[in-house]
Amino acid sequence: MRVTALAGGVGGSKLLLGLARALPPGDLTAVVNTGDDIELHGLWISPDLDIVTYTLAGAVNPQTGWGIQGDTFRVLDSLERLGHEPWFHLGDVDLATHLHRTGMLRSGATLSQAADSIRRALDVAVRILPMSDQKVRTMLATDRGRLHLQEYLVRERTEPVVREIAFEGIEAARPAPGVLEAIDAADLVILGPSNPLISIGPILAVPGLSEALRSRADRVIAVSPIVGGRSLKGPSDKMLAQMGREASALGVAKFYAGLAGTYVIDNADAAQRPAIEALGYRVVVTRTVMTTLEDKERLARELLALAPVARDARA
Ligand code: FO1
Repeated sequence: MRVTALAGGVGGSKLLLGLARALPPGDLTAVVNTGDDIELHGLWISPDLDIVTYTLAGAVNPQTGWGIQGDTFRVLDSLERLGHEPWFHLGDVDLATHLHRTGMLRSGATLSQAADSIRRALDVAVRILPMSDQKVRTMLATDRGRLHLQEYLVRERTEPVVREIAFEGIEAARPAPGVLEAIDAADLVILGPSNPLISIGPILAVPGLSEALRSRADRVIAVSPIVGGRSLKGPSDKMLAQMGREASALGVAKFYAGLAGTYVIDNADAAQRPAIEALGYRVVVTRTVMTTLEDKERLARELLALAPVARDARA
């Protein structure tokens, strides 16, 4: 079964790890948000690509869900002595990834080629595609001014009130090589439990992406990142409310309406089932909270069991 999963950072990566354990190597493709990429210290940093890659490689820091387990911060400490503000924590081993990616990009390689080179070096069998090779930046209009997404998330600790979200460069962006093909060829497309506004949102905004999903919504499953009215990780709940949307499984279902045929919610939100069904979804209620590795694999297998009959068999 060919599966393509759209993912942002930590929540999406947990599900990807479960899917990778439940599928034969090579059957899974991840299409990853690059709107939160940032240039710091002269380096091109792609946090979501790295979170996905490190998670699938078994190298991610389990405490944070980002960065490398056991990494040290000697370079960052030295940069601070040199007068740099060390608000974005780049570990020494992690820095090698950013040096490698930046070097490849400066030599004329694409972001896709850099991402592929990094995942192969870390022995990751899952195909990891950036949403686009063109530069897209998620910028927020807030009560503290215009902020890059990482400035909002990390430097400002999600304290500013978000008024508007913009994906700069999105009009000129094209889906990266293989992205539309991976969606078209998939028996199942999964919108992971990532922040809908800033992790999945930029992927959906790449010209052609939403149309590709819409035309095969019967094979698209979305997993709610909101459980009991709260995001499990990150500021999804707060941002949804600030953007005038409901911070609930139902609110996210409205956001994905028409793109996915099936919507998966947590047992805690079972009461919202009729309202979500009224939007036209097939609704599946299960345990979506992924704490252990077993949780990730079990949820992944439940999602795989929801795939419509393979197209060849239906023909
Ligand atoms: N998140 C933080 O909360 N603080 C950090 O200092 C930080 C550094 C960082 C470095 C590399 C990387 O790949 C991710 C990093 N993240 C950090 C996570 C990142 O800000 C976000 O969680 C994602 O961009 C959202 O998916």
